[in-house]
Amino acid sequence: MSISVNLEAQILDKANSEAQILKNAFASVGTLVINVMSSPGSGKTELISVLSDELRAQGSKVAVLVGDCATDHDAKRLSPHVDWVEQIQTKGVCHLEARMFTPYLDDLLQLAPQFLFIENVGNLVCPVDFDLGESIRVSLLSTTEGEDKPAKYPDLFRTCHITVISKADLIEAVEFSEHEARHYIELVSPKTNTIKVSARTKEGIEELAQAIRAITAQTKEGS
Ligand SMILES: Nc1nc2c(ncn2[C@@H]2O[C@H](COP(=O)(O)OP(=O)(O)OP(=O)(O)O)[C@@H](O)[C@H]2O)c(=O)[nH]1
Ligand SMILES: [Mg+2]
Repeated sequence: MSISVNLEAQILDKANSEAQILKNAFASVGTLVINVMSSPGSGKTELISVLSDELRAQGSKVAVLVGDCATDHDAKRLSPHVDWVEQIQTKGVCHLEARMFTPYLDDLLQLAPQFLFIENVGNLVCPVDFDLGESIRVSLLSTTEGEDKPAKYPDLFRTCHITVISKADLIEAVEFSEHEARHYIELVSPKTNTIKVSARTKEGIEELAQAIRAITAQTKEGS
C-alpha cells in the first residue's frame, strides 16, 4: 500500500515540476494558459471555437492544444477559428500531462499567443490532479447532463476559477434547473464565477471573454 502511494506521489511531483517549467515559459512570452475540463460531449470544442472568434475579433492571438484518446476531429473543427492548433492523441490515457506538450513548446513560444486553451480529455476525474502550467481552470456543466454533476465530481469543480453552464439554448428542452445547478456549484466551490453560455446563440460568450481578460489582468498585476 505505502509503496503504491509513494509512487503516485513521485509521479505527481514530477508532473508538477514539468508544469512549473511550462508555466514559467508561457509567462515569459505573455501567454495565459487556460485548462478546459468537463465530461465528453459537454461542449468544450464548440465553446473554445466561439470564444476564440470573440477573443480574436478583439485583436488577440489564440492557440489550442486539444487532447482526445484518438482522432484529430477536434483539431480539424477548431482550425478555422484559431491561430494555431495541435491535436494530442493520448492513445487511451484519460487526461493530459505537461510532458505531452514538449514537442509543441518551441512553436508556441515563437507564436507567443495571448491565450493558449488546453482542451483536456473528456473526463470529470482524471485531469484534476495534473497541473498543465495553467493560470485558469474552466469547467463545463452541460444542461444535457443533469444539475448535480458538481456534487458527484466535486474535486474538478472545486479547482476551477470559472464554471460554464453550457448549451444554455437547451435549458427548456431538457427541463434543466439553472437554480439547482448553481446551488450544487456553490456548495462545492463558493468562489467560482458561474457563467451561462450557449455556443449556438452566443449568449454569455462576451461575458466569458471579459471574465478571462479580467483574470489575465490580475495575473499580470500579481507577477
Ligand atoms: N445546442 C447546442 N449544442 C451544442 C452546444 N455546444 C456544443 N454542442 C453540441 O454538442 C456536441 C458535443 O460538443 P463538443 O464541443 O464536441 O463537446 P466536447 O466537450 O468537446 O466533446 P469531447 O471532445 O468529445 O469531450 C456537438 O454535437 C456540438 O455541436 C451548444 O451550446 N448548444
Ligand atoms: Mg472536444
